[in-house]
Amino acid sequence: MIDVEILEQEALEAIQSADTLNAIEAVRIDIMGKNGKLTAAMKNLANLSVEEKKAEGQKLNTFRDRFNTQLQVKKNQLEAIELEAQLKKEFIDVTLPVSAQAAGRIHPLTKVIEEATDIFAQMGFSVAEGPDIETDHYNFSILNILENHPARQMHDTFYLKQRGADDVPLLLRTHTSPVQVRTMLSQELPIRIIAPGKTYRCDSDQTHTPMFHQIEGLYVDRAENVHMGHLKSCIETFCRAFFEMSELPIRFRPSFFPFTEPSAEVDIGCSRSKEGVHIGGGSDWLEILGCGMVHPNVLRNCGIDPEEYQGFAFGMGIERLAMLKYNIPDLRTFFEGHLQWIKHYGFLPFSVNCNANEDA
Ligand code: 2NL
Repeated sequence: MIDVEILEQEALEAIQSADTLNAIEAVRIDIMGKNGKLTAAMKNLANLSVEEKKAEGQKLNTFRDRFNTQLQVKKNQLEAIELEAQLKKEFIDVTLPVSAQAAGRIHPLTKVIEEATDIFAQMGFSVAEGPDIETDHYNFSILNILENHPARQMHDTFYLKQRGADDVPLLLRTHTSPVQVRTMLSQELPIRIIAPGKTYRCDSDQTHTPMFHQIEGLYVDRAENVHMGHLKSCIETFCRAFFEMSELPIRFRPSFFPFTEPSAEVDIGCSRSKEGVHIGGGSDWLEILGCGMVHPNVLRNCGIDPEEYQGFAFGMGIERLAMLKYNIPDLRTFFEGHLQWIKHYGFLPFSVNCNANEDA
C-alpha cells in the first residue's frame, strides 16, 4: 500500500515547481494518467479487505480532489502567463508606417481617378457609377447617336452574343455617358456628378487598348443657373488644379459631338521636344478633353424639359492624363502588370502627392 500523505506532498510540490503548461501536464499524467500513481493505487483497492478498502478509498478520493483543485489553479496561472508572453511577442504597432520595400503600390490610373475626384468634389460633384455591360439604347440611342453612326458598327463596339430582356442588343459601354443618362433618369434635379470608370472599344494598337478609362462629368440645373461660362471655368479650374499650374494656358476649340450643342475640344499649352511633350509653357497645344452643352434631344430623351433646364457635360481619357502628368511613355504598359513597372510608376498608399520612387 502506498502512503497517500507522502504521495500528496510530492504531488503538490511537483505542481508548485511546474513552470510551463507542458510541465503541469506531465505532473497530471504522472498522477492521474493511465499508468499514474493514483490510478495504480485505485486499481490496488481491489486487493484490499472491505474495511481497508473503505478507509483507503476515502483517503485517495480526498487526495484526488485536492490534487485536481491545485492542478487547475496552477494551470490557470500558467495559461495566463503564457498568453501574456504570446501577446507580447505578437504585438504589432499598427500606427507604424509600412516599410517602403514591403508596401504595395497604387496604380497611376487609380491615383489620377482619386486626384480628379478630389478636385471635382471641391466643385460640388459627387461620383456616380453604372454597369460595364449596357444596352445599345443607353449607350447610343438616348444620347442622340443615330442608327448609322460609325461607333455603332460591329468593328468599333464590342457587342455581346447574348441579348438582354426583351431581346435588346447588349454591349460593353464605349463611354461612361450611360452612367449620366441613368442618373438623369433616376435622380432629382439639379444633378452634379462625375462618372469615372472602364470603357471598351474594338481597337488595339500602340495608342489604343480595348479597355481604357474615362471620366465624364455632368451638371444639369435650371437654365438660369448654368451656362457655358460655368463649363469654361469648371474645366479651367480642373486642368490648372490637376496639372498644378495656376497659369496653365487653356483654349476652347469648336467641335462636334452628337450629344452636346455647342461642343468644344479643350487644349492646354505645351512645348514639344525630343524628350516628348512638356505641359505648361511653349507655343504648342495639346488636346486634353471634349465638352459641351447637353443636347436638347438628350435632355428630352431623359425626361428633362430643355425649355426649363440645361447643363454642361465633358469627357476625358484617364490614361492620357496619367501619361502626361507622370511621364509614362507607353499606354500598353498600364495593363501588363509588370512588378518593376508598378514599383517605378506606382504610388505608396497614404502618400500625399509623392511618387513611390521618391520614397524608395
Ligand atoms: C471626349 C468627349 C464628351 C460628353 C462627353 C455627355 C454625356 C451626356 C450628355 C452629354 Cl449624358 N454629353 N458627355 C460630352 C462631351 C464630350 O467626351 O473626348 N471624351 C474622351
